[in-house]
Amino acid sequence: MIEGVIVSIKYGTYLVNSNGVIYQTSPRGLLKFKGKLYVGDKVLLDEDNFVITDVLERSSLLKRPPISNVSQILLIFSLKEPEFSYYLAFKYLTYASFNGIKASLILTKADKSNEKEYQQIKETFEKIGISTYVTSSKNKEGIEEIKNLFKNNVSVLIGQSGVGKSSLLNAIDENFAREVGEYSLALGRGKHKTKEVLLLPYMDGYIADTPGFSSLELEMSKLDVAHYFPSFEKDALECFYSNCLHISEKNCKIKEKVDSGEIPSIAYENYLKLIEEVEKY
Ligand SMILES: Nc1nc2c(ncn2[C@@H]2O[C@H](COP(=O)(O)OP(=O)(O)OP(=O)(O)O)[C@@H](O)[C@H]2O)c(=O)[nH]1
Ligand SMILES: [Mg+2]
Ligand SMILES: [Zn+2]
Repeated sequence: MIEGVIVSIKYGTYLVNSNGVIYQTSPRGLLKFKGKLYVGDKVLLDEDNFVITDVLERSSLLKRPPISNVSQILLIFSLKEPEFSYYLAFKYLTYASFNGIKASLILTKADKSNEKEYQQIKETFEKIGISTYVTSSKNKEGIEEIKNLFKNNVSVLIGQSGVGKSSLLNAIDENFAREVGEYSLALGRGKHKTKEVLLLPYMDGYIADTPGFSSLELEMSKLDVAHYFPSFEKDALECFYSNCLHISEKNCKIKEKVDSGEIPSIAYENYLKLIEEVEKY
């Protein structure tokens, strides 16, 4: 048996990396028993015909983008084109925390922004314990500093189309040779250049480039959001009501921390928006 990792799935062809050797494989009848396979899956191959014969237990599974076994999520947000959105940042962070995966923020296109602007964003997120990095793939600002983030990790880059995920990979190592798309000022969004999830080996781990998405539905309940919103998890346990939504309940630890400024008001404002958005679930 050969053990490897699925690094790409395209038109029924599964590429599996085993110690640097890439096998072109297919799962044949396995899917019937195991369900869909994902990029990131650890699989066993038959040594004679290279058919995937089994999939090992997953440590995590994300549905958007579809990938398994990642150890960290790197949320990619451009400062400009598209404009940075606190709302989306808090939303994606909630999504990561709901899925039990550590997330950090990488801000891109610093060359199109200014220090005052990105320092404020950075301070807001670091205050609630989210590591935040400022980069430019164009002038390489901040690129050296983020390289160590990848060591021994399976990292997935998540962000809207056009924020510069593929460009960031090329800035980290030009050998990745990722195709870069464009941001359309007229449409106000990227043009969905990257079409598939792809795992690229890097620093004893992998980095996944992924297609950008234009919308993310949080399939969570209000109570989930109240629990998994960034930095709420521990404090929410100290609220008087165990099902506290931190809105107008008495003795709410979160509200206390918002009032004292320990939780930035912009975080709380966006929390309320998110709660409204998941109303329907
Ligand atoms: N000025 C500037 N432009 C950048 C930077 N990074 C990316 N871009 C530009 O942003 C556009 C989109 O870049 P991509 O790397 O294709 O973005 P992506 O996130 O991979 O987009 P999808 O594959 O569609 O999800 C391109 O025109 C890049 O040249 C940067 O740091 N500074
Ligand atoms: Mg891309
Ligand atoms: Zn509360």
